[in-house]
Amino acid sequence: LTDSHSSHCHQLEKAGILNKTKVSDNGKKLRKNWSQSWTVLHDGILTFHKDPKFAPSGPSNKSNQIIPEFTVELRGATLARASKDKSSKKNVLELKTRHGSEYLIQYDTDSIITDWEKIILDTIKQIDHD
Ligand code: I3S
Repeated sequence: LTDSHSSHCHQLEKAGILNKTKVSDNGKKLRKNWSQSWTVLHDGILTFHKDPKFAPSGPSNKSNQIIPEFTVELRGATLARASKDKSSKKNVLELKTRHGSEYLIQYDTDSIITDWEKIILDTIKQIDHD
């Protein structure tokens, strides 16, 4: 075998619209603030972008159309289905970073959440083996 298993070889990537809220910052509980995000998984990092479409105001030009809001490093993170007491919404995932920040990720369409769940879990597993 050649050196074909470098870290970039099996990179998992995905992007789409999800609802998300941060619920804890380094162990400190935060008030929920659900909003829709353009969400990108790339290089073991999950980035939630503010979509100005859903922002209260502000000009939209090419340079500020997609603004990173949260960047979550998946190395050492855990992902599970959120228990009922975490949210009244359906299809909620709970993402905990190794630094103790927590996010809820949600979408009404089952298959969309199932796909994200799968790829995030695969990414976490894969990073652990690097
Ligand atoms: O866990 P909570 O406090 O029931 O979360 C709800 C609140 O964040 C609520 O906003 P207010 O803090 O302004 O009441 C949101 O509108 C709800 O969506 C939150 O609950 P769900 O069950 O949707 O995650």
